[in-house]
Amino acid sequence: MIRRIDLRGADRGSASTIDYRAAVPRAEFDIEAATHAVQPIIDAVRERGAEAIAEFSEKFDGVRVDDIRVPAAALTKALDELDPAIRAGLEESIARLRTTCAAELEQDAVTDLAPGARVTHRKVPVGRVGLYVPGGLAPLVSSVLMNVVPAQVAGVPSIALASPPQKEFGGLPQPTILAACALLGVDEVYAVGGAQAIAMFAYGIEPCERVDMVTGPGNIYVVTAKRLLKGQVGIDSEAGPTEIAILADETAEAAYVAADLISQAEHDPLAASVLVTDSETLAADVEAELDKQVAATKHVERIRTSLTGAQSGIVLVDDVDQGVDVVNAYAAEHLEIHTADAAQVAGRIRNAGAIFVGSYAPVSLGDYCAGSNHVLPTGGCACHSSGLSVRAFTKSIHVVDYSREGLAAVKDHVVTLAEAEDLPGHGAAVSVRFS
Ligand code: HSO
Ligand code: ZN
Repeated sequence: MIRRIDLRGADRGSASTIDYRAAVPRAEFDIEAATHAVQPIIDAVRERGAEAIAEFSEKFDGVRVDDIRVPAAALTKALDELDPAIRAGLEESIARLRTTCAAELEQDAVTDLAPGARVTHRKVPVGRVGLYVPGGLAPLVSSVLMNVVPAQVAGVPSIALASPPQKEFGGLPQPTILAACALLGVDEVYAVGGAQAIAMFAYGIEPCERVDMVTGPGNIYVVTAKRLLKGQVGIDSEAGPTEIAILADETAEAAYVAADLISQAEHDPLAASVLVTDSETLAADVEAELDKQVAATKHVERIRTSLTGAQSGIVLVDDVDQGVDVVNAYAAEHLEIHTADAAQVAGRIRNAGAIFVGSYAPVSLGDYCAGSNHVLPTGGCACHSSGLSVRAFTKSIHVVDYSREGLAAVKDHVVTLAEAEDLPGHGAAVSVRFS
């Protein structure tokens, strides 16, 4: 069912990363096409505020919401009614995330360059963040934790969350999402979905104050709204369909490899599952396992579509070295390594959203409970971007603290460089202090 791509015997001398990138095509994610649907929503929310939001909720979510702010009592109730096993899972996940996030906190970098010449790189949390959480059939409650915990550990003082109103819950968002908010101490929650929620955050529509940054996953309309509002508001990276790449040799367990490929294919018909291996035997065993395991899964159709799509495949390579080049070029959101010396191979990976080392670190561990973040760069963006972390919610400011003595030591250089740029006024601003 899954196609094979044979890169064996490629001329390695001339094979550039570009060649390898093209070998595994990515799913189309056409944001431009959604723009004409999303821009009018953004404009309407900016111009007509709450009234427009109410109309869009009625139109897209099929429910009239008069007060978009979720009452505190609804949050408490959702937590009280939460299945204790789910609560325990969320608590474990939160605890692990908090621990890793605390370790990520960066100190201010203070540098004394000369007497009276100090530069500090001061770390400051973003002031107010709006988190969007999609609703729908399977609301990803784990994504609430992945966004909120790093923001809280970074010290973001104000966090608001928006999620679509659900008709079956009387116009409130999904109860598990509300319960997670209660568990995390997030009490500012809005029953607003889609592009209208992003516009509400970006412009500040009563009763929601404007935010500095919007994060969180969403469908193509939400992603498009974030792109259109970027600049007006800060955004996290755009999350496209999920991807898993697995680099494996003959020592890998085919049943595990297949199960992990299936796990991410389960998200989306456009999800990508890619196995890169130098073992024909493993490739054949994984194919057999896929046939067996896919038939037994719940979301068979979605998984079949994803695995048989052009974005998925088994890539055959000559050896693990070539495999490393291929996965570095592909820059997967998630990369699993199932090779004899997985840790050593992991050390040679430069491009991946997250790396999962060995047979006992499946991506689904990272999706929920590893202590790592599951909001990761997709679509090859891992070659320049990082997953969500404390750093994403932190900005930094250079604080320049020079005395007269400190300035005197470099004043002539400033004047010379200013003259070289034909900006004598810049030089004069220094000289005036010494004349
Ligand atoms: N694998 C998804 C995250 C997720 N999985 C949430 C399950 N729930 C993108 O990293
Ligand atoms: Zn997942």
